Order: sequence, then structure tokens, then C-alpha cells
Amino acid sequence: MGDKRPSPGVRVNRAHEPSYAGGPTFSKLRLVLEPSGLAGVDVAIVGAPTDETTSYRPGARFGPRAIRTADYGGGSPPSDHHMDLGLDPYTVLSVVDYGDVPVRPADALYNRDRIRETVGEIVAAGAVPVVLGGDHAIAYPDVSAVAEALRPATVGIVHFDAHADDAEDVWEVRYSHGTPLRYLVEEGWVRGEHVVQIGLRGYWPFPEEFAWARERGLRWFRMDVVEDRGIGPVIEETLEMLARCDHLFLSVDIDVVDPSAAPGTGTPEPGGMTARQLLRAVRRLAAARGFAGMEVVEVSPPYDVAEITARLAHRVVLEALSGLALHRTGRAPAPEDPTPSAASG
Ligand SMILES: [Mn+2]
Repeated sequence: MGDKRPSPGVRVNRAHEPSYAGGPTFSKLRLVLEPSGLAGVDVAIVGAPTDETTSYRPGARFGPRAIRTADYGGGSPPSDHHMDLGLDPYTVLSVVDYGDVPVRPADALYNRDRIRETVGEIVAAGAVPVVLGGDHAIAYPDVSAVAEALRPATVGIVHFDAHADDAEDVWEVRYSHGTPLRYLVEEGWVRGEHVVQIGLRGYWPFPEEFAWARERGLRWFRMDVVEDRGIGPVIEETLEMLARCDHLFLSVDIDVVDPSAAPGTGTPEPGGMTARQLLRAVRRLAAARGFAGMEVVEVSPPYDVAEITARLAHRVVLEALSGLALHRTGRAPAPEDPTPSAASG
């Protein structure tokens, strides 16, 4: 065995360290901690390590750190070639890690306001926020900050979730991970007809929440409808439903995926989507429309097994970035096939 240590005086390029070494930013992206550092940035990934409003199993405050490090890539800047799209999102887009929202333990309303400020800083700089939760209560500050910054343009939500999160309160608490859709619509941040929910199943919401949703014009695909029609047609129909709103916000609750593929979450509901259905859905939405903001929520590492859930959440973000990159280039996908077709030139 040769001595692999560099000889004295040889410069070691620490930028090429593997993912498990050094600083734990998302995919080892450049860390930016001041709004001035967002100039010229296309996408800023930010953590919202909060789980104060969780109604069942806590732990989502540990989500951002787990998602960031659930990646076997390495090098800085990162390089990830998407073989189905034929591009590297990091060569098309300038992406940074904006650190975490400055949270205060046990103070949900304080954290809500800090999340809204931080997401607002990102949008004000002209970048797209990608928020790593955190429990789903963060949808309220995430989406309202984006909607406020983009007014009078309209923002629609594609909401992947086992649960509709449109209760008036959960255990009499109004700022909760079970209520953000209700208040985003009731307060006029998002029009009801600009919300499409995908993957609903199980034993909640109750008829009163569904009645509210019908009254406000929300639309949804229950999980059995996704299963019957297939995720591809469901996403194409979602795009048609939201064709007339100006921007999309992608809200991904990891519990939309079956607990067998996403066990590390607060309120698991059996019978959900496969990992590949979710990845494909997010990629297609991002490629077709781009997005003005995104969140991946409810990853609870203490309940995870072998980082299955954190790893899926990391890939959900990477699929969205790859889709957005394709959207920005305006090109057709150029998949890596054994024999390139004539059409792909
Ligand atoms: Mn949710």
C-alpha cells in the first residue's frame, strides 16, 4: 500500500472532500448567512428546524440537518448529473444553503414570524426559497411570504400530503401543522381554486373539513384516485387545474409517501405513494412550470430507519431543482439512452 498522504507543501483541495467530511450544508453547497450574499442566487435552501405544533410524534426539528447530510455525493460546488433529464442542476442554477431560520425552542409563534422574515429575504433577493422543515405549520409563513412578495401575481399550491391540513384548529390550537391550508385560503394568500391536494387518505379530515374545502373551491386527488389513474395523468390534470395561476408553490409533506418508504415522520398513514411516484411528480411539476417556492416537511429523524426518509426528502429537493433547471433552460429532456434517438440530436 502506497502512502496516500500528500507530501509536505502540496496543497490539499478541501473542496473535494466527500459528503461525510467537513461542513454539513445541503449537498455541500456554499453557505450564505447574510441577505447580501443572495445577490444573483437562483435558489436558496433554508432550514426551519421547528416541531412545536406537532400533534403526535415530534422530532421534525431535526429534519433539516438530517436531510442536508443524507447525500453520498461530494465536492464543492456539487455536481449531480440527472440521467433522465440530461443536465446538472448545479451548472444551470446558482444554489446556496442559507442556513437555518433563527428559531427559539417552544415558541411556535415566534418561529412562525422568523420563518416568514427569512423566506421573505430570499424572495426579495429574487431567489426561490426551498424550505426544509420542520412540521407542516411552516406552510403558513412559507407560502404567505412568497405570496406577499409576488403580489399582485397569484400563487397556487400543489400540496402532497396524506392529510389535508385544513382544520380550523388542532386540539384548539390555530397555528398548527394541521391548519395551514385553512388560513392561507381564509386570509386570501392563496385562492381556494388554486390549491390541489394529492395523496389524501386515512381517517382525517372529517366531513366538516371536506365541506369547507368544497365551499372554497379546493380540489384534491385521494390516494385511491392516484392509484387508479396513475401519478402521471394526475399531475397533468393538476397542471391544467392550475394553468391560470401565475406561480406554483410545492408543499411536500413526506407522509404522502407510504410509511414503508418514509417511516421517519410524525403522523404516518399506511397506504401511501411510492418514493418514485413522488420523485416523478415533483420533477414533472417543476419542469413544466418551475416554482416560486417549495417546502419539504415532517421528516422526523428520531423515527427514521437507516435514513430512508431523510434520503427521500433530499432527493425530492434534488428532483425539484433538476426540473426547475430544465424549465429555465427551455430545453427538452435529453435522457441518457443506450442509443440516442435521432430526435434528441
Ligand atoms: Mn401535512
